[in-house]
Amino acid sequence: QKDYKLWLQYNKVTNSKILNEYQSAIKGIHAFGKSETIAIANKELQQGLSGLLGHEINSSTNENTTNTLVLGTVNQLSTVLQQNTKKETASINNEGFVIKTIQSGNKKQILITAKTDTGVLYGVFHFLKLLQTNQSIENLAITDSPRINIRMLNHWDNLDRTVERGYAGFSLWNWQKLPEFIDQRYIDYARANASIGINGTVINNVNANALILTPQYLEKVEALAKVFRPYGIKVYLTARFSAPIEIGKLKTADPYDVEVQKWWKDKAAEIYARIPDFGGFLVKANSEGQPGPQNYGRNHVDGANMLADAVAPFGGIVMWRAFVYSEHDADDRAKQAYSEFVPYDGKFRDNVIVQVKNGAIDFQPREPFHPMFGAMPKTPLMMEFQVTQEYLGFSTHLVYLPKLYQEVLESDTYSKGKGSTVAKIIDGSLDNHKITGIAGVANIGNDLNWTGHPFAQANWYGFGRLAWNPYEDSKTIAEDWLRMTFSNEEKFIKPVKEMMLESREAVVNYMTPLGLHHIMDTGHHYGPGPWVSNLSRPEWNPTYYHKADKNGIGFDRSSTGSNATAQYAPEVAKMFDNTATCPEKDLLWFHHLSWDYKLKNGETLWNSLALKYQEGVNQVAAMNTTWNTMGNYVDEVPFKEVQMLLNIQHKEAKWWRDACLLYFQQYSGKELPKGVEKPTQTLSYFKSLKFPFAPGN
Ligand code: BDP
Repeated sequence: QKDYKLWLQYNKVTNSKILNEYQSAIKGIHAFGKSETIAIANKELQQGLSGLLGHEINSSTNENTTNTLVLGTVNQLSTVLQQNTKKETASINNEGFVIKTIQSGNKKQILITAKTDTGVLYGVFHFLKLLQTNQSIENLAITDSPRINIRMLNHWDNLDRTVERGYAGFSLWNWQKLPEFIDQRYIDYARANASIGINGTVINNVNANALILTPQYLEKVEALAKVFRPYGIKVYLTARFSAPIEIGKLKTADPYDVEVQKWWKDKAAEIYARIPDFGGFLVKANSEGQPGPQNYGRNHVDGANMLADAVAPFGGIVMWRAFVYSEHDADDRAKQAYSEFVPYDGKFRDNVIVQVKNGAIDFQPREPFHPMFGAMPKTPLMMEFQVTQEYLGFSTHLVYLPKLYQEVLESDTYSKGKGSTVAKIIDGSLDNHKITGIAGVANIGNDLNWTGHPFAQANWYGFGRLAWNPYEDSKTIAEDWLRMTFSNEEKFIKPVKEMMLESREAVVNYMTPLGLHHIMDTGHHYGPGPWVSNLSRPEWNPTYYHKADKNGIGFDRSSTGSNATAQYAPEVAKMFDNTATCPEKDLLWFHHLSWDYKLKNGETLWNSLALKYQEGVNQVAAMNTTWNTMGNYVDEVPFKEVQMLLNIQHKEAKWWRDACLLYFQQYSGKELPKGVEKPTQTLSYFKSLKFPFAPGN
């Protein structure tokens, strides 16, 4: 099946002028160096070029022949080539690459070089992308380096192969057959990740099982690490804080206990003996029932530093998650992570990085950036985005997430004055951090097309691209992805790109417009559930988040309410705090406003809300119309799949609109404005819907 190949289709170039240019510029390949990674890079070039150019390319051409593609690390190159690229190679980092056209006399060659083998591999994928997207390779002078060191996927995969919040089948990792049986998929997975520069993977769930740290499983992890290594990908594991008790037979997991400290040190040594380049641990502690240092009266710093000391001798790191909210202090869940973590700024070991979700609640269709970004200058913070669509229609809805990521990365924290964007915090440039990182909660499973929805591949792809360069425009990424995956025809690219770019705003509109959030149905988070109010913890209930009543709707997080706005830098706090300056897209996130409150367009809040829900439905209808005319550019299977999925999305967008508007109407007591379709079902019908086997829960 074609869509298994992701964005690495390598279809023959259809534009004959461009094809001629490529064919005459590339007659052979010469690779310097013999490492496994260079062999992979060489093979990728052969495979890619034979597809794109329509014929095989000799992969052992003499290095001096004209029109040869030359690749290798700088120190393997001939002296002439080294001299020729001195300036460029001096400007790249260890994972960066140089692609340069070198002309001497009648000889013309394209050189792909880097400081490391992995850099060469990245350069090769970049070069192939140029061809896949039909760009000129006439006079190349490209230098590129990743801006963030750790660019990783977080798999929420359980050892029984279910995937928490996974909507694309079961886990890729076949634990039962590992270590002996290496599924081809592990290799294809590594290759796809390398093609977008992803260099780390946490292979198990943050809600961790300690068994992964036993020899029986470490042997399997070692086998995966061996597959991933030549692709430049390091393996990381989640560490269950109570593992010393569960698998170590100790009485406690108290980080102050010397036996516990020793247990983790020994465990780290055991892991590194098997996997010398093991990346380190990711930890979810004292959150949603997971054990942690607070169980022993200790704090996050105590816990993180103990683990950091265990892995430090081997160059490992600890990624300590900031996704915490406690039962006892639920006045505003949005404030809790900041309150718990900011006092510890500067107290973590050098090899600890705190992993923060993009927003303060939980991967909503839209959230203002997390106030921790900018508030802990002495601590490296890494970004956690969700690629899997837990709150965004699972793998049923087409939502192009790089738009969301870009919005967050571009947000200005003002932590060091104007221009202190989130991107500058996580790439370390603002506060001068050495370790920098970004994680995406993977949307990958064993579905034939990896991600369930064919367009969800774009979210994996786009996450990788933004991890490499958090300043890149999501438009460019969408266009590249479309060209590489489907077609270079302008008549296809233009409308479909627009559809992708609009899809994120569409989902916000039909699910949670104007700053609403967390009104999804309970547990599985599938479909609307704004009425849910019976869960044991207040902040698990949608009613807690929208606070709709006769007087209005929205969560007052301004200085007259929970004062969460004060967690931002003064400039930002002021902007959010005042209804006149608060962006309307975030209005109900920060303010509780009357149904008659007038928005900038002169409409009342009630009317605007209703019109936004309708707009979302209309946007999905337009996506359907666009896609229906694209049959000529896309293979039959993905074409039909997307068509069916868009139909479901349209139906579900209406479901969201009707259920939410009927529910809120009970409080507003107002008619639906003109232009908003009348619901065809009653509120009690929507409330009665149950989804006992919704996936991913
Ligand atoms: C929430 C998910 C839950 C995760 C949790 C987390 O609902 O399944 O375990 O985040 O990130 O979004 O730890």
